Amino acid sequence: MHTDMSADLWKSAASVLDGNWAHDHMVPSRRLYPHQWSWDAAFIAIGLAYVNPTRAWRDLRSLFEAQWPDGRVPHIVFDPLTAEGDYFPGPAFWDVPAYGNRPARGSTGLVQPPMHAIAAWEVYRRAASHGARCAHEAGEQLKWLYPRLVAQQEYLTGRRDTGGRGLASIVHPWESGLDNSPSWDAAMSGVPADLGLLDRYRRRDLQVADAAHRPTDVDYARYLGLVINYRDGGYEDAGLAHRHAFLVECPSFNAILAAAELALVHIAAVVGADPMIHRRRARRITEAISTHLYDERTATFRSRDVRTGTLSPARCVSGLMPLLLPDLPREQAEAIMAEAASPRFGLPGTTGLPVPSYDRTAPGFDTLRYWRGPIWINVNWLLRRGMLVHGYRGEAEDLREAMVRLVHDSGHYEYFHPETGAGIGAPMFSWTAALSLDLLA
Ligand code: 2M8
Repeated sequence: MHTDMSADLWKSAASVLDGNWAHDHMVPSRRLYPHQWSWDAAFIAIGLAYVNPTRAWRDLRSLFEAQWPDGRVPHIVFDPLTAEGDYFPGPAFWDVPAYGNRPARGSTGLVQPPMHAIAAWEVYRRAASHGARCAHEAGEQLKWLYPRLVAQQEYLTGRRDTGGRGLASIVHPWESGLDNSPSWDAAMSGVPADLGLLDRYRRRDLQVADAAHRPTDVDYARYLGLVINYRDGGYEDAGLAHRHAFLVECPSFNAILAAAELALVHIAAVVGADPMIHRRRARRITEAISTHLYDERTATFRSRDVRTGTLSPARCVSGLMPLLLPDLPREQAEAIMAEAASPRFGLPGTTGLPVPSYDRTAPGFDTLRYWRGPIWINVNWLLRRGMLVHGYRGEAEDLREAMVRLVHDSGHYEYFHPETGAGIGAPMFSWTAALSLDLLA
């Protein structure tokens, strides 16, 4: 790849991360997302590992300081220096219960995909290249994080196994990180949409972003209704199957959950804990994904609605994520590669672009609306990682080059138009910048 292009991109990525640092954490973007988000912090740490490892650890630590006693790591940790009105729904709406060592900062009661063990391991293994002081810091930080990462996994594999199949359920589309993905359409159609809620609360996102690029009002009414139901039950998970309208097993969330156990195998070995526990858990989750989320008929991974037991009809980028798992049966890894190369996703060989978030050939494919079509760098980064796990080196390199070219030409946007490559959503978006650094390194 052209070295000037790489140098330019490296510089601009590092400056986005400098600009988005907020005293002890990184914001995804200044205007649209002025707090700390959980899986963003993990992707961000992976990039900070190259330019500022101390900040990578600080960001992860700020997030885990807000971990709940039951092990859940909140999907947003609110910055007390940011006004309530700067993001909706803010801390007052979430109204999370107080607990003993509760930090000064509020949080939500939802989670996001547990990318953090993967990130912590990536930051740790790069630390030595920054010198002895960084290597020492990394060892100390890893020791602090390990029990917290284990508690996070145990919360998700224990209390969140609402279907009893050895998979974690998400209780809200926001937990997937793929908010308005068509993967949830079938399950969400049964969730009441009280549009009156939107008269009472104002959608802050529509004041700072284009409505055509965001989830709809009906989506938001459902999102709020689900939060209210979970909140009013004290964010308790017991018995959710009987009192919550949305419970879904997502192949992407669960693939990340299993990949996190594999990262914990390495971390446990460094901190003097037993790696075998994590290896066994990774294998169990992989088997559950492979058995329960794979649709033999279409040879694709789908999300499963826990309440009805049915697989979603939508073919989404989340179905490509189990490629992250080395123990996935060979024919399923091959099926993912075939799906990624098909006209539905079109690997860069055919389109010159990274894969979109949704099937290009589906009638509901929307080039602008968030997770219903646009290209996102984080899921493409995960797909490339999966390609490397399974030895698809040529495809992984093509995908890497397509991502680098796209971000270089269009900027560090939140997401990208899947036909023109134009940047959409928030500019100067942290995880796009952070993962660009990793792709260039
Ligand atoms: C988006 O989600 C938030 C809600 O959590 C929102 O729309 O306000 C998603 O893209 C999610 O994956 C991401 O973590 C978050 C912050 O970048 O924004």
